[in-house]
Amino acid sequence: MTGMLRSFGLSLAAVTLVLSIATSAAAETHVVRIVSDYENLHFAFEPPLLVVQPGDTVTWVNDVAEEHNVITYPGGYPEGAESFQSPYLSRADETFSREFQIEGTYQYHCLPHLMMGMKGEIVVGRRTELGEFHQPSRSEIAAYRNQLLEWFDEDDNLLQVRITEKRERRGH
Ligand SMILES: [Cu+2]
Repeated sequence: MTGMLRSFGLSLAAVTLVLSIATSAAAETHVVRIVSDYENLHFAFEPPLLVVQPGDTVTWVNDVAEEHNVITYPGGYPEGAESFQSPYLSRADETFSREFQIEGTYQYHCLPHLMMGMKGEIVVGRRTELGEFHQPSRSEIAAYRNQLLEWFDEDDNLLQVRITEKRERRGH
């Protein structure tokens, strides 16, 4: 009996090992370029939409020496997932990486270039339905707003409009 258990235990370990090798071999790393096109005043994430699988990693690479960051919108990721925010990348070839485990849509942007439409989307496995997005709390919105105020004027009404629109689209 002990012998049987031992060999069963061994084969389970072998299966687990094979499975974990298969899983790690399948996980991919994808690159999003952070583009600063001064001639056309075009600051962008390329590609703006990236579809990956759970377990994959996304690495953002800053093309040139220009200050950018990567930050999720307060309600721009699936409920149950985590928001994310990179440090400011200012040197050429500076990178930020994140592994995505939870399925869904992650909408992000660059804080300094928010008004220039510098934004992107990562879809992990499948798109998040409207009712499945994280509902930002008042304190989360306040924290986000404080970060915006480091870059934009307090009287900029665009900010309020944008957040209100997002909440209304989700029936709040
Ligand atoms: Cu930027």
